Amino acid sequence: MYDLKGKRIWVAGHRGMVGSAVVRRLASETCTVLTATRQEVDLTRQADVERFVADARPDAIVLAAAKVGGILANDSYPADFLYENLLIETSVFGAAHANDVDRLLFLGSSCIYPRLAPQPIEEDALLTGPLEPTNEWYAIAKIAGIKLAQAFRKQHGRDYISAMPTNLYGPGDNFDLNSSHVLPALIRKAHEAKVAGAPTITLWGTGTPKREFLHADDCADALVFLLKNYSGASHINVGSGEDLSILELAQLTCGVVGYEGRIVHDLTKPDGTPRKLMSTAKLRQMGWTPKIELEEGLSETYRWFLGHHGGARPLDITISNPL
Ligand code: GFB
Repeated sequence: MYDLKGKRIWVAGHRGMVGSAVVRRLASETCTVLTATRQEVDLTRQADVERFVADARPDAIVLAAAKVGGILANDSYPADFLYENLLIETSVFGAAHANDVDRLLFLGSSCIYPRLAPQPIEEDALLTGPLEPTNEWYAIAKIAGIKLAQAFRKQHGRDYISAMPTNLYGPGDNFDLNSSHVLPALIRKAHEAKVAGAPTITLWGTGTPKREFLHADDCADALVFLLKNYSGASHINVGSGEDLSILELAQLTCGVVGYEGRIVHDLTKPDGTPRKLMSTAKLRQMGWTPKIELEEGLSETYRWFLGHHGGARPLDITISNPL
């Protein structure tokens, strides 16, 4: 439907885990990929973004930039997650419309759905119940992004679409224990315990919540698929279709890392949503399926971690208050 041949595509957030995967995936298309560093364009400033879009003249935008983080970061910095994400979204949507960019792909998150939504969660479960309190601030910002895409479509006829990825992981993930998501945290904890010969690693919460994981390269492939093949007001779920408990994930990670100690629990930390397996029926019916199995993706991500000292890296976009 949307031919990328000869198109100029701006990937906003190209240094983040997902944005960099989208740039890698677009390398196999005959399009020109545009990027801008944080020093060149502050995405929270409308005037900066408008100037950049006016100069760079993209035909399409993939909005992969966001203030992101795991459960503790979301719970600890509600203002940052709500305010900065709203600023990024309004700046980029506004600049796209002002400069007649007719195609934009917005990235949301599975946390937009009600905490107790029926599983697997279908797209129309949006706004049918209360959100999970640990990340409602981020979720509200992401819901606003979906609504911006729909509003520009309804009022101005813009072909703006939204994808809702599940919990993502992969090379370039954030391994900082205070701000990361669970999967990179477990890789780091298991590795450091193995190296130190520590008898235990600590899991936050009960380990009973279930999560669905998708490799960032699979996600990027799905996003390019949607950019080429999908036009419509409804957001589209992007997931692997399978979930497992956090304890099972910890056991799998320990196996991949080669750590044989015990897993203990820190029950002062929150569990968050009990389960958020998304229905990916719509995307599968369009013809897209994921390729990277969780264990294979975990091993690859562990190798990446080892190659990068296992050190922490900043959030995808850190603006005023690094976590
Ligand atoms: O990945 P995570 O931080 O975020 O946590 P969410 C998932 C589950 O893993 C929670 C548990 O039940 C955590 O308590 N967990 C166990 C750990 N050990 C750890 C650990 O060492 N670190 C972390 N981070 N978790 C996020 C949202 O929710 O998911 C965002 O906060 C976003 O808004 C993202 O939507 C995809 O899956 O709970």
